[in-house]
Amino acid sequence: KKDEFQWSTYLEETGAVCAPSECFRQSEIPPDNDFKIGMKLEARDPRNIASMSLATVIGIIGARLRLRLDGSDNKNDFWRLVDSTEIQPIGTCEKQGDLLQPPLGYQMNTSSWPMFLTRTLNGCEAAPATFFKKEPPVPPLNFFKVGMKLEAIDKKNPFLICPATIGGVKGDEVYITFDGWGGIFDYWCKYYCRDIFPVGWCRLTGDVLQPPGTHVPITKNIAKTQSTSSKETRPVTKNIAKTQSSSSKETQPTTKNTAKTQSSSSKVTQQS
Ligand code: MLZ
Repeated sequence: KKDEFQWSTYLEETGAVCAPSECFRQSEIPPDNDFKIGMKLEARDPRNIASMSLATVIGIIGARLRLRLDGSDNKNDFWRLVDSTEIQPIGTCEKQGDLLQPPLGYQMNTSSWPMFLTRTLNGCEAAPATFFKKEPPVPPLNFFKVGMKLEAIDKKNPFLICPATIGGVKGDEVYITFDGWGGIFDYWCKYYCRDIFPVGWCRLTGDVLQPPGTHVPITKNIAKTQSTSSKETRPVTKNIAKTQSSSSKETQPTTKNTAKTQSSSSKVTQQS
């Protein structure tokens, strides 16, 4: 247990504050995940967002579902919260007078889709309507402030939720920076984006929170070879915490932590 990433210890070390729950478009009490593997539902096709397609629950993680579009391949799985507006019970499209569309990358001839659909739906286990939760409302304002900590989905590895810091605020957007990854995974998003969560979300939902990375940004690595100043060799997350902490001892990750982070991130890569 003591090797696991702990927000409490980390927040103490960095002297950082958490973004309060009012900032997020997430339920303060995370929704129950009642879905079971194998259940079917309708989902917006992530690669063709105008169309709804048929999906199967391939995995359950925290308040999220790992989904695969029927008739598609196994390389384009995606993750959705149980209170996402991008999923709905089977029959919703039909009720609205719409048709379920073949997924982008449908592996058979398009003309076979209606029959494929009929056969796939026949005797399938449709996820009950009560499993789909209502999406929380948009917070009235962008309450985020630079330096606040949160948990965020890594858009390049969307199964991962990672410790992050608000690196910028501009209008209704926030800059999500991933602690210890030197900026390579960072992105701007709306403050009401469904991919960002308050600190403690993973613990509450049972999702897996990744440990922070131990990478130093490239510019800082370059600086290291040209300068002996220890300030320039600090990882980016610690720089953010700099204003709150003066101890240089606190700002250097231990070798043990480095090994731990690398082994756990490579494990995740193998699983994907
Ligand atoms: N296995 C990958 C995952 C990195 C995830 C970073 N998330 C902010 C790697 O080590 O590059």
